[in-house]
Amino acid sequence: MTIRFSDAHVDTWRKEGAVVVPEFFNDKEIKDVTKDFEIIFPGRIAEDKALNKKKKGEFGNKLPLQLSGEPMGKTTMDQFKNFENIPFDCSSSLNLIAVHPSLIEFARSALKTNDVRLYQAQAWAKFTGEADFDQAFHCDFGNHTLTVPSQDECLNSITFIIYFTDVKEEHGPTHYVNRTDSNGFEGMKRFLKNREDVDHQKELRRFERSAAGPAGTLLAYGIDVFHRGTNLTEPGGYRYAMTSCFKKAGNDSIGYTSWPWHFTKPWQNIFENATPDQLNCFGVPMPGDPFWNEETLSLAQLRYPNWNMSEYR
Ligand SMILES: O=C(O)CCC(=O)C(=O)O
Ligand SMILES: [Fe+2]
Repeated sequence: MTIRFSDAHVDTWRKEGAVVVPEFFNDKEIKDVTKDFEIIFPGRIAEDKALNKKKKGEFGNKLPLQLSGEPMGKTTMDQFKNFENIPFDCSSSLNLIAVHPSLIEFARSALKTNDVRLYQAQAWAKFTGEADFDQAFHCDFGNHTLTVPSQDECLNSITFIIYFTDVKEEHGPTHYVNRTDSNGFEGMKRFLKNREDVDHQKELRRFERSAAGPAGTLLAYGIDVFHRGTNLTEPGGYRYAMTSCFKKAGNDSIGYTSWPWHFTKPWQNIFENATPDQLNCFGVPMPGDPFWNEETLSLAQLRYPNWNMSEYR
């Protein structure tokens, strides 16, 4: 396996909570995944003009918050119109990209364990004019844990956002703030006290970095890191991205997706193409695990008739 990241990337993630790795995925992977995006989000309905709800004052009856003249963005449901959980009705390329061996390796190294679980994986297409994608700075811990982030990053998790199209500023790259910058002004306390603290948002803006990069770029960040989605302004522009979140196995304080809850989805696309290591990320016991005996092997084979179970027997 070719190494796609360095110790320095993992060290930066550990220290700053975020790191961008350009060219993590190669041209063939990008091409195949892009083809799958066109299948699950057909039609590429991008407009010539960006939608700017902030200017139009369309954020309900509450006035949008002013940020040095420019109103502040907001997370809204219409940003998630083309947002889908795995498994997908398409090839194994998109179905398995969230558990690519190099992502698993990155997660293992970051979380300092061999035993990792995938707990979120979504394909997300954004199109110019479909929504105003500008968000305010926020941390993701709100829907990844019921409490607050641990001070030990290994007890939290690692989120990857991967771009499969070229993402320049006009294609809505994720913006983020390094932990050492946001810690300086007690960011987490202020965020918990008031999510819409304009002064806090202004301070975060001073340290804002962009994850913009060519197709294949990976952004890795933590649930305690301030970041925000930005708007797509390129006429006819679009951004294809995949999210992939890992936690240490057995960490019950972190969660988001319960895979069996999505049982009506085409799991055979994953079972028929994944390695035991990849399936283990979804909680499928590894070959040799006491779970596997004659009975469970034959019943599992009935559930997934085309799953090659030779390594489990
Ligand atoms: O799409 C992005 O770039 C980031 C979106 C985000 O941070 C969120 O919706 O929580
Ligand atoms: Fe977020």
